[in-house]
Amino acid sequence: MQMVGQFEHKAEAYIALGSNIGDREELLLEAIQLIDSDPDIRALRVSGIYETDPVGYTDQPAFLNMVIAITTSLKPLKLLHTLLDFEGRLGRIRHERWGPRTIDLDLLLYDNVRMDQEELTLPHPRMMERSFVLVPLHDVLMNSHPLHEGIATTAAAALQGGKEGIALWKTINWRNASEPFES
Ligand code: GSY
Repeated sequence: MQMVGQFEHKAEAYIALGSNIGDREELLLEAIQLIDSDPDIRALRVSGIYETDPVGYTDQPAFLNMVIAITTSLKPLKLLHTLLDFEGRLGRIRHERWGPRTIDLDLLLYDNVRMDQEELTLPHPRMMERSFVLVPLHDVLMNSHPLHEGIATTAAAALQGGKEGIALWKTINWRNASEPFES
């Protein structure tokens, strides 16, 4: 835990969620609940849920994708390991790299941190090419974020005309859908 003076530093980070096997919506909601139940993580904002055509290996079911903004006292690698643990707890077994999955939790951004390590690259190295990430990310990204303008332009273009196979599937009021929220 990083302390600045007497205050604990909390980073703002963005996590992409995706599912294309089983009860996709339930898995996304369970993932958010699990993330928020960690004492060192708090879910701040939740994007719409988008149904998206598979990209890369296309012979697989459509995905539900979304992005959440969190605040956390965990350092980037610890946060990554925590997310991998949550994937396992939600039944994710890593078979094929690009194949179907019950749940995928990808760390996209962590404050303005740039890092390139074997385990983790930040910002996420493929996020700017993935409309299924940029469209929901735009829903929750702070206007003041340095990448906001570029992401807004790409996300708007991707949604126009529905050519990229991304459609808003549902919006949720996550706090209402989960446990009572005490502020
Ligand atoms: O890490 C991304 C998993 N994935 C997805 C996804 O989440 N959504 C869509 N639409 N296509 C994808 N291809 C892969 S791999």
